Amino acid sequence: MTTETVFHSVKDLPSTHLLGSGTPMCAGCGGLQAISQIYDVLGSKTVFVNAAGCMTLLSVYPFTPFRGSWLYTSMASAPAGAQGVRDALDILRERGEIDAEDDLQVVVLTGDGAAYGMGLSATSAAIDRNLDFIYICYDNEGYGNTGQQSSSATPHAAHTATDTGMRGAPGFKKDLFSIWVANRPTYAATVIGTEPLDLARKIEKAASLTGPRLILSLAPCPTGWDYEPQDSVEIGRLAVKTGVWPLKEYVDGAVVHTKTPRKREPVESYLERQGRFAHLFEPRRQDELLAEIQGRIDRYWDAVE
Ligand SMILES: Cc1ncc(C[n+]2csc(CCOP(=O)(O)OP(=O)(O)O)c2C)c(N)n1
Ligand code: SF4
Ligand SMILES: [Mg+2]
Repeated sequence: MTTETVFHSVKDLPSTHLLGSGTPMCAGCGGLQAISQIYDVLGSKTVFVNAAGCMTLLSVYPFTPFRGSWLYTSMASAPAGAQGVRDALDILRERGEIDAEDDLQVVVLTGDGAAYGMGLSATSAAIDRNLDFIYICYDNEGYGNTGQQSSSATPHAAHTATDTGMRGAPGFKKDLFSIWVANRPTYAATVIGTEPLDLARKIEKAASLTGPRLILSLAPCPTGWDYEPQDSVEIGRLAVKTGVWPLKEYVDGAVVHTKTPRKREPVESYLERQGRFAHLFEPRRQDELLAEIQGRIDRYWDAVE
């Protein structure tokens, strides 16, 4: 089943589709959109090892929308949890207690606070051990679950609960994709829920491989980024069209861009839709900051093209 399929009622959904009803997720959550599509492709022969964050709220004991297995870990330890699960499955295989048919794909699921920050050391160690796992990060560019404090993924100049001045966040978003690539994993890819075909192809590719594999999804977040839920899809598309969120993959030792916005829209069209950047436009335009943000995007794409 492709992610293009239109579902008219809950009974039409594939058995692997995440049912979010009854869970305390925000309307328009871009992270949930991406994970739902990813789950459609990966299916229920999976164990999700989920670090504390918004997506842990999907599973409220004793209920979970995951048709396979799900395990909750602290923010920093999902890759270590994944190692334990993978080891246990390997032991069962060796003993002949499960066969290849019953084996499961081990999938870490974390937010950016865990992936870019607290969990990075455990992730690096897991890649060093060539752990056979998929690592999904839904990147909403802040600590969403606790009120959108800044994380290492927060973009420059954005307002967060902890960066409220006229210049917003002082740091620059960490390049997690490149950090993974520097660790020489089997596979790494960036995705977004608003590009479902690109996403589905990358998940299929990742699922066909073994070893450490990263899926890094930008996750437009109406609550943390301060916009109306119905604008989530448009904001996700603008992230790609403006070049803010490059879609790319690392495979066989090379990075390839899977979608290049030939005529990039100015970054302002993305920023002005989000309350977290409102101070760049009012009470007065901060031309210097806007030019700096645009300049960094242009330099990135100049190096690619
Ligand atoms: C070591 C540790 N510190 C703080 C917390 C509290 N906490 C739970 S979820 C969360 C935010 C996590 O941010 P992120 O990983 O980006 O996920 P999001 O909430 O944005 O989905 C925090 C700080 C925690 N669970 N563990
Ligand atoms: S805070 Fe953002 S990432 Fe978290 S559930 Fe709400 S919309 Fe999704
Ligand atoms: Mg986050």
